[in-house]
Order: sequence, then structure tokens, then C-alpha cells
Amino acid sequence: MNYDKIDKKARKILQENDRGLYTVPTKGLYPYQWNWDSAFAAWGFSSFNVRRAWAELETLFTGQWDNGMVPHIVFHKQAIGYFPGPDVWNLERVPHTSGITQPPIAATMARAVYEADKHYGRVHMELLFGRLVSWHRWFMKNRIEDGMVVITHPWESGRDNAIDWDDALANVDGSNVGEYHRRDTDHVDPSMRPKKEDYDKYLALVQFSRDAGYDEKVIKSDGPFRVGDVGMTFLFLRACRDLLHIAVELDHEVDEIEGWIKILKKGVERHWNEDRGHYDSVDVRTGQFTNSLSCASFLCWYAGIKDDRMLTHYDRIMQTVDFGIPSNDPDDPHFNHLRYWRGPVWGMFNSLIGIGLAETGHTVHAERLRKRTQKLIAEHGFYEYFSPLDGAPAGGTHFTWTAAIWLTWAS
Ligand code: 9WN
Repeated sequence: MNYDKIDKKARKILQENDRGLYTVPTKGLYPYQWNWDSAFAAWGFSSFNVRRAWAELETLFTGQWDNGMVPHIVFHKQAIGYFPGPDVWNLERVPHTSGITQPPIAATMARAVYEADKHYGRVHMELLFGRLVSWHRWFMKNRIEDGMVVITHPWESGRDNAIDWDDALANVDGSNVGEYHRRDTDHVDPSMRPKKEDYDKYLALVQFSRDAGYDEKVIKSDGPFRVGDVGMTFLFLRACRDLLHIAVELDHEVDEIEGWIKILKKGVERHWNEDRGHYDSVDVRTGQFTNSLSCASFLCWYAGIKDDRMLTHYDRIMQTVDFGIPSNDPDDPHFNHLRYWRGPVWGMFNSLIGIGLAETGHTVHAERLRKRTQKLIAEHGFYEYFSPLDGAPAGGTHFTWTAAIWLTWAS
């Protein structure tokens, strides 16, 4: 296979999705700047245009709120084709944003961009550092319970309709949200997207937060959905470690960040579901585990946790499917190989799991995952996600983060 051609195609996708100073995840389906997609985009750009990579991160932080929160979408410019848009979130600030956050991987990707060219990146890293610290401080102040990162909306996890959230969503009433027109199913086969009953609940949660004036105290005391997301905890722990590394490099205070890492390591222990023998999310309203083994549980290594207990599950799952790692355990009765976060394999998730495996000494596992992901993308294209059973492409096409991880990790 001629990888030069595919490399070129990957760069072309980033350029096509480039809106000047930010990148859309893909044309049509997602016409705005998404938080963690942009962090992946910056990583991708860093392989051939470091300058553009910094612009991506800096534009994302123009959406940062005064309290430090970095929203999951920044609506720089009105676009059709996506629901819910800025009018639904109803926030006064400019640029318009959504009112929830997303996995905080920006510090991790900023470190990667910085390391691609330290000479050029030094001043950019200096400027972004304080903003990253204030976002992380927002998490520590508002979203940590028992050391776990709590999400208040499934969209915050980045794994919207994961099986993990099913039980917790039973507490959300979606029956009074009124009429609305979804746009995602205009672009993608509805059988590959969340169901209507899920969307009703997503909207009910948006309306709840909006009516609460996005007040974190009210959301914590009265919010109908609050889950300690194992993926968020691992990614945030990783990001805090990267932030610490940056702080040392730039000669900044480290005590506060070291304190965060200590707390999050305790959270990792709380995520261990002894009965099922794997890391799991926790419904903090009830204290119950979600009893769901998803791709997020395998981020333990990326978070720097040296834990061979997860390898047994990893090996079993990889033997069951052709292309791992699926977003949910195929042995789960709710597994669906094409429905979004309930089974499909996501290249960007593989890159994080693979890096974690390599860093913790599981080099054979890591290399196998990288090679399988390479084959998946080379043979099927730069799709949003794929069936783990046969690699069939699904969701959006010409996808930014799939192109980004091809350039930085998979190829
Ligand atoms: C809601 C953009 C985003 C990703 C998420 C993915 C999906 C949005 C949606 O697309 O979520 O934020 O409308 O489905 O689940 O991880 O950031 O690619």
C-alpha cells in the first residue's frame, strides 16, 4: 500500500476542514469548532504546520468562560446543518458557545505541539499555560467527587450514547422538551446515531442547565444526571500530568498541579469495579457502578496507571472482533456494532489507548493496535467510526480527527 498517497489525503482533509483559525470535525454534520476534536486537529497540524497547530488551540480558548470552563462547542459563525445551535444554549457571550464542557485533552495536545518545535512554541505555550491552568482549576472546583470527574451531560464525555449512561439517564424526563428538528440524521443513517428518546433526554438536560443559569452549584444539587466518567478521569489525570510537565519546563509553580494528581489517583481507585474486575463509571447520585466495559476503561494506561488487570479484558475483546478496540464490550447484550458509541471502533480512541499501552511497556499490544488501525483507515477511509466486526465505515466521512491520528500515530 502506498502510504505517501494516504498521508497526502490526510493533510488534505485537515486543510478542507480548516476554517482559517479553527477546524470543523467534518463538513456538514459538524459545522462548528468542537473542543476535543480541535485538540486532535492541533496534534495533526503539528506534523506539518506547527504555526497552524497553535492557532487551533488559541482559537478554541477564545470560547473560554470567565470561570475557566472551556465549552464543548464554540459557534464562531452561524451555520445551518447542526442542532442544537447557539439559540438553544442561549448564552450572551461572544463568540457564542455551548454551556457544557468536553474531555480536557488540550494540555496533552498542547504539550505535543510544543514538543514538535520548542523554539517556535515557547511563547505560545507560555500564553496558553495560564488558560489551561484555569480550565483545570474549574474542573477541580466544580466537577470532582471522590476524585472522579463528574459529567452533567452525556455530550461532555464525548461518548454520547455509550451504554455507560443508560441507567443514569432513566432519571431524566425527556417527555416535555417540545418539538425540534434534528439535523444529524439528515447527514448520517439514523441507525448509526443516538435514538430519538436519547435526544429528548439530551435536550431536557440542556434545558435544565440553561434554566439554572449554568450555575454549577444548582447543577450539582439538583441535576438529574451526574456520573463519574471513567474516561474523563483518566484523560484529565493524563492532562494534569502533561500540564505538570509543562509547568516544570516553563519554571512555574507545581504544588497545585501535584495536588490535583494526588486527588485524581484516588479517583482512579474509586472507579475500580471489583465485582466485574474492570474500571467503570459511577453514578454519583446513587453511588452505583454503571457496570459497563467501554473503550474508556482502557485509558488507564494513558493515564499512567500500570495495571495488568485490564489486559485480560483487552485480549478477550481483541480476539472477538476483527478491528478493536470497540467502544463497548461485544459480550454486552446492548452492544451494537454500528450505533455510534455502543460498539463501533474509533481511530482517535485507539491512538490514546495505543500510546498508553506503549508508555506502560505493553509494546506488542501497542504495535498490534496501531497496525490494525492503520489497516482499517487505509482500506476503508477517513471515517468517523467503523464496525469492529468487519471494518465497515460509518458516521461522517472526511473526518478531522481520523486524519490527525493517521499523521501522528497510525501511519
Ligand atoms: C455532540 C464532534 C463530536 C465529538 C463527540 C461525538 C459527537 C456531538 C454530536 O461529535 O458528538 O457533541 O452531535 O453527536 O460524540 O465525541 O466531539 O466530532
